[in-house]
Amino acid sequence: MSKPFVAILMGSHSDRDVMQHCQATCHSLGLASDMQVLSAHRTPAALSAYIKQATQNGCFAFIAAAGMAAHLAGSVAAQSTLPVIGVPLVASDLGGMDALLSTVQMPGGMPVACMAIGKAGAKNAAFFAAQIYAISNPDMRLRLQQQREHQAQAILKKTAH
Ligand code: RP5
Repeated sequence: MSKPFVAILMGSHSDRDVMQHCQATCHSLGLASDMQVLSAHRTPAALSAYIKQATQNGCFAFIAAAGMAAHLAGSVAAQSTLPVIGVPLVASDLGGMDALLSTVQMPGGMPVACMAIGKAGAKNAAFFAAQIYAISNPDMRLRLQQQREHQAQAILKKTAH
């Protein structure tokens, strides 16, 4: 990939159903993305190789989604100074609280921007990445404004009926 893109990483193939909402949101905004299954625990060497390769190829931010003892976002943050957006997922009887705390409680000097648990977090990760991209891209800023207007109109239209 040569144009700027956001890397969407998830810890397991079992995370795909939720994270497809992240990819779809990127697509709806015209934000290029590359989605990969890579685990902090199960494929650490492949994760490190991907971070290096993606950074060289135009990645401007990482989205990292995982459930249970969710160390993926923290592991990416430890290996890159690009922004890392974490998405905690439901994958155990703890309902995502395990992943939320694992993702959000980063030590000082090693930030992860943690979204909500599950589908809302998956979508918001894409919007947040688009907002980062929009800092230097006026077209994306306009698309984000239009998305907000469409969202508001859709709600008001339903309210009127
Ligand atoms: C995490 O463990 C993954 O992100 C997934 O949410 C969870 C369970 O993984 P599987 O056992 O379904 O592969 O690392």
